[in-house]
Amino acid sequence: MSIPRSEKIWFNGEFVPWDDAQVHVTAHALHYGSSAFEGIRCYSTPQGPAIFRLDAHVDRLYKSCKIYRTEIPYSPDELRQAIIDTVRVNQHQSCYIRPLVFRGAATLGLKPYDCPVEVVIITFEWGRYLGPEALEQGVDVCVSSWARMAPNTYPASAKIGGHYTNSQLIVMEALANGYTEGIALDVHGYVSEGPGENIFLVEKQVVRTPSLASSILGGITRGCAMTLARDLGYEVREELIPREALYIADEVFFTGTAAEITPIRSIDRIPIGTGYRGPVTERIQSEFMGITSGQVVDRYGWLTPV
Ligand code: PPE
Repeated sequence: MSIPRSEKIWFNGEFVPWDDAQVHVTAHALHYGSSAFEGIRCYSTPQGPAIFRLDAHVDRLYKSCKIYRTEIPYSPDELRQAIIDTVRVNQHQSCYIRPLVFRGAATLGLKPYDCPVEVVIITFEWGRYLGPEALEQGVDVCVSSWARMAPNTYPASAKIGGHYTNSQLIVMEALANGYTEGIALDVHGYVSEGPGENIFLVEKQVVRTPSLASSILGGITRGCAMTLARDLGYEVREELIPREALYIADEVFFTGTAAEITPIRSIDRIPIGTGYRGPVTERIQSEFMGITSGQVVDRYGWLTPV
């Protein structure tokens, strides 16, 4: 499905028509994956459109760039405002927001420093990431034969374009074998995450998720799910999780900006729990959706009105 185009894209400080947001084929990022990005959702609420966890996403973008010695030529305040303005200009009620920082065209060769740091903000309507029924029915996934990156290879907590070649291998393998999504293990064989989602297990009343040491992206939705789970009275643990724990968990779910909170109903064709969204997943998901839809009080200050 092609991207539903919006009218304008924010491109290095100016709004340009969708079709005019072009780069040259020698752009450094195209050859070497030298880009950092974010995925943010803006939700429709009774008080109007509201951006979810804007500060946390902008903060992570700067950190991804810092790790890769890339200086963004705008302040975080300017970027936050530009994101709000882009949603407003395109008159979205709800949308997905993709800020992207990339090394543009100037020189080729690995040394990136002579290539300009360019920034774009793209917005578009994006529905259910893993299919329309996924949030209730759950998805069928597999454990991938591809592992996440070893810790001293690519820094997993930086959200960098080039890192997503690994994610693409996981997704393509899963689809080729008839699954909706894959789960990657880390280099030691412990559970890491999905190609674009973090993962949680529920066993009895304990909610477990791999720690940052298992080559995961420190997901913002993951943080929300941990907060909501604790508030609902569950014990939450970040820990090493062996692969087999997936099959015998009562419930397993993915979290992510695009995936939101998506139950997993089977892994490698083994049904998880009842083979349907479990009660703990449902409670966390319902709190999450209550807040994002503006139906439940935003008690953590997660929403920024547009
Ligand atoms: N792990 C990975 C590897 C990842 O890409 C994401 C987000 C997450 C975890 C969850 O992070 P957060 O969104 O902060 O809760 N993946 C983004 C891109 C997905 C895509 O297909 O593109 C997203 O969900 O926006």
